[in-house]
Amino acid sequence: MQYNAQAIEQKWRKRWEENPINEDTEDKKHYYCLDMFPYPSGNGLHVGHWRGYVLSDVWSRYQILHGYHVLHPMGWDAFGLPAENYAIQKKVHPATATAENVANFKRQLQEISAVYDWDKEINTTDPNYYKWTQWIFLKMFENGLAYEKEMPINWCPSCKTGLANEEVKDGECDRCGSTVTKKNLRQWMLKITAYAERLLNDLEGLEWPEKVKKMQADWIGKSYGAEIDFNVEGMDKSIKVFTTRPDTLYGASFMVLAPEHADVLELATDEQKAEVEKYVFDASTKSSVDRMTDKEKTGVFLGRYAVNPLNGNKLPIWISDYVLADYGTGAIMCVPAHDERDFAFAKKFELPIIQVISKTGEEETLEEAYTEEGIMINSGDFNGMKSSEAKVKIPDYLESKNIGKKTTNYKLRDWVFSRQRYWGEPIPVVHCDCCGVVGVKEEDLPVRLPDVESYEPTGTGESPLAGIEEWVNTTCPKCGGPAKRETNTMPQWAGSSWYFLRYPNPNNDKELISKEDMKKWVPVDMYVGGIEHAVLHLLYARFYTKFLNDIGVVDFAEPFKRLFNQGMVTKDGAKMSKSKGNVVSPDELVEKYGCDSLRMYELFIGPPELDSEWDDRGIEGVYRFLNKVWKLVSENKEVEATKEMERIRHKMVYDITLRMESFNLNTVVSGFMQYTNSLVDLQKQAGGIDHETIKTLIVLLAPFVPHISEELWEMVGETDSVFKQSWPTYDESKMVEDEIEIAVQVSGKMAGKIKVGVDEAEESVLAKAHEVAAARLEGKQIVKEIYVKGRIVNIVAK
Ligand code: ANZ
Ligand code: ZN
Repeated sequence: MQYNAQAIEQKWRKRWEENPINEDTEDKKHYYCLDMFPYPSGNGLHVGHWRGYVLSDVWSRYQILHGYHVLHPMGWDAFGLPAENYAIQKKVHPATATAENVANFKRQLQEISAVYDWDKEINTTDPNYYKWTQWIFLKMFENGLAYEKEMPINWCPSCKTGLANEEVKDGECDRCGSTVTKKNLRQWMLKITAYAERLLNDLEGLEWPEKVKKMQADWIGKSYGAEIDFNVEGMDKSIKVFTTRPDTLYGASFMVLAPEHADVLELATDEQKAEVEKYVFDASTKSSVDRMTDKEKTGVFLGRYAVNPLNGNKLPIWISDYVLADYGTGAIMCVPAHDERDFAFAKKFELPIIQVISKTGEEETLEEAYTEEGIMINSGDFNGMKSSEAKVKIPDYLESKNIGKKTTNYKLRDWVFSRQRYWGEPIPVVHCDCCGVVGVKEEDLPVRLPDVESYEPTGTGESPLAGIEEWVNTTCPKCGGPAKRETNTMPQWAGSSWYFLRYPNPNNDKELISKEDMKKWVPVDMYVGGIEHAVLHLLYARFYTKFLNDIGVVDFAEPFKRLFNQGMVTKDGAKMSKSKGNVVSPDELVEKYGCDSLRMYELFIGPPELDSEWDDRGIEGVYRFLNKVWKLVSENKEVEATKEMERIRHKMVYDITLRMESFNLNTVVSGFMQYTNSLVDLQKQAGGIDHETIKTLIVLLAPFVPHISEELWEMVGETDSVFKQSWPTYDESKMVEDEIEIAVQVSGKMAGKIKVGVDEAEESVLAKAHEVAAARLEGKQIVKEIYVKGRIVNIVAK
């Protein structure tokens, strides 16, 4: 009988539908294995997407075999710009396009045969879902964590919307690649900074890749330093700076303020005012990334001086766009001898360079900024001290004199949370002339997205919703007077920041999650997804969870206990993507080789955490392997287990289990291949394989290739599903090979005896032989070595 993948797969998909393999029973433990849910684009899935989904499914099935009831849900992150842009182009409602895409994604995902809980499916654009996205916003608003602010924000001129810092990569819009500019707009902000310290500290307890934890820590960007006040000469005024290098204070030779600093115009002298105003205007049109990275320094002198509080030096005050308004205090003391940017600025504008730290303790001519630690010089009472010591002593001194204080600073900014677009959750507040901003009443949620004629962004900074008067005009929940609805919508991240809490009870209309489901399922045990979400989604989800913890919705502070980032699938060296035209669709491969082969190849392709190159021939190899397994089992004549069969069985369980536990899934597959080969050899030698060993192989294979495993399981006479079995166990004492004693000869003469395993590798046998023959071999050169397996070692030496 031939292996017929298509027939088998159809048969078992139907069986599983009738008899689910992942069911809750009283005695079962619970395990939550979550995929990052997809954005249902119009492009469909390619084999690159499959990698993560197969991986999490193998893991889920592995947990099922460990006796868990596994929650393995799937849903759709369906709000956002692509659907809206598509709607504008094709003149179809985003909801219509989304529904079509979801149907196609779902069909494709069903081909993976993952054990998804389709009855728990969620969709972020479903009003019953976004009711709770809005509810969380209301709670944040009530708790002072959502607030309005007029501020210059990142603006994508092509998407015509504001963007969060996290959505700007190298100065470009993360979605469309256009250069991001600044625009002054009224924004809704979320105070994620209130959680900076906890977001940083709690990283420690997470079983996440170190790389991701580091990316989050860097993004939060905590730095220790000091705030120091500099008096302005001839004015009753001081300027506060933030520095991480208080040890360099004696080397400050000028100051620079951000062009947006509140005191700039007041400080500028009359002669300088016109030039200053022009510079301030020019800077406002530049993106912050350009400002940080522009090689050529620019700036204008304000005409005024500050005084170094330690040595009384006069420091000219400048403005320059390399100083950012929203970091630290927006003003810096400049130490060109020890900071590269200050060095470049000093060279350009011929400002003094004072060295205060040196390697040797001697002053040198500096060709560039010296940024290392060293010995203090030109620093009054601190001379001769190590700079690391001065870093502590100088702030202490400043505090004692009341001219500065030690502080910490975070790079993390509050989250710009409003979008001027249609296809998102309406922000559930109204603006009332009498009462100001008022939250919508909880019982009036959800605030439904109304139908509009045109989705086109207005470009004025107002969302298309602003044009729908009957929707915008409403009454104030507080005073009943006329009020207008907020017309901004939420960013795409809103729905995905808490979705993992909704899966256990997607239809619960009383609460976001019931206490019972919360206790049973969350936090998530294993989260699988791409590393591209290291700072965006994963940071937001942690923030939301901490907030929901604070208001008592959940009783934990971290959403994802364990995280696994799968590598990308590449082809011809490039990431697989529709835009690169190098996409391999799973549909044809499933048709040709079956789902099991594709599943197994997805994991065989390389270490799961690394990027791996796709090769169509590789799946052919896996397909041949499954045929070999099929032949091994279907043509087997059961025999009594020999010692060697037992040994192989225990060794196989041991190897596969260890590799599973350490997530080396590609080596699990090569292990299957290696052990199947051994079993095929044994089958030839012994005329067959014992029942237990064959059954064990099938159970081990089941998470990877569920259909063929079920079929073979049935073939060997079992009536229950293979997934009702327990993951096999091993006995280490049964894994040792039988040993025999063999002779070692040197040039035909007996040199001693050694003990070797029957199947011990030649290399290791020869090493043992060298040991016993060491005396005989001394001073000689080995010409040739022969190992006759299981019998004798002969070393020819002269
Ligand atoms: C004096 C100094 C001397 C500095 C020296 C550095 C080296 P991180 O580590 O990123 O926190 N700085 C402070 N506020 C700034 C702003 N708004 N825009 C641009 N630069 C700013 O960096 C802190 C350092 O960056 C501060 O320490 C300050 O320069 C600069 F040898 O002060 B330093
Ligand atoms: Zn009112």
